[in-house]
Amino acid sequence: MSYVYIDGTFYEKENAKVSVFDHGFLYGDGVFEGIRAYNGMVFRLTEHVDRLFDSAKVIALVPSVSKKEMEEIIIKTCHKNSIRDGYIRPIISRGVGDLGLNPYLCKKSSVICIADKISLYPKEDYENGLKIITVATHRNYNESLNPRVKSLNYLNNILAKIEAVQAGVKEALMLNPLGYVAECTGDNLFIARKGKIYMPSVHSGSLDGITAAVVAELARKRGFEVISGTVSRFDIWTSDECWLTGTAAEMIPVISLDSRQIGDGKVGPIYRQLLMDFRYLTETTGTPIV
Ligand code: PXG
Repeated sequence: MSYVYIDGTFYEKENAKVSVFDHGFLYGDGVFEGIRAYNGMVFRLTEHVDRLFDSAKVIALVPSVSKKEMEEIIIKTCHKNSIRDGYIRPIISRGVGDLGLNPYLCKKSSVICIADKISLYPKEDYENGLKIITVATHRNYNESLNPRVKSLNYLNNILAKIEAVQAGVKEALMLNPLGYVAECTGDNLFIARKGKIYMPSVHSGSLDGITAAVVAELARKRGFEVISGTVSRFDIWTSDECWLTGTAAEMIPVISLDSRQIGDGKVGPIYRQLLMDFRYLTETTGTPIV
């Protein structure tokens, strides 16, 4: 049996329901996180809750719980579902309102937490690497809906995903309105060239990825220079290695972009090294589920 936390109560999965008048449903008006548990511990819990509350703040959504309470809710939901390895989805929606945009007419935000299994890319994709393409759908302008907000409205990314799937590949590279690289639909991007590592900065139109921050830190510990800045498709096409990072995918290699082979077309040594470091970290650190 699986249980979902909704505003202070655990409901069996089948009975975990929210109102159709919740603005999260009506307008995608809310924020969420995707968190992993490994080996009985929640990985980077504080960072995820901080980002959740930052997203909420930017959309002027006042959570009905504190950060500390949110952390407790997440741990409790894992515990209730006997999660050791799994995927956790906390959500804060604007709450029930009427049929009109005005969020100030929603009386109280709603807090939800789901903890379940995770669906992953197949093992072959980690061994052989992904072939990806650039899609026509750009990441939103920072001034419209800042991509750093992890909002319940993922249509920008879903449209890009549709383009990728229609073209027969699994992931899409999204550019920002200036034509520089932002990120993929649910993952951040890294490249390596001549022993240095590059990633698009958070101002490039990407989510401030928690996995990306961890991987950058691991790379620096290994002595690599990691440069966060402007990345173009040219940079990716001519790189030695490329990989994506995200809570769901962890680290996944990319071997071609837009039919241009990256490096020698094989999964590279820097990726392999950092993946080992990452796996060790996820298995040995985190907030215990007790
Ligand atoms: N960019 C976007 C747009 C994302 O949604 C990332 C980058 C990677 O960020 P983190 O902090 O996870 O390293 C994300 C995260 C899912 C799923 O259900 C998606 C994410 C995380 C967990 C699950 O597809 N995306």
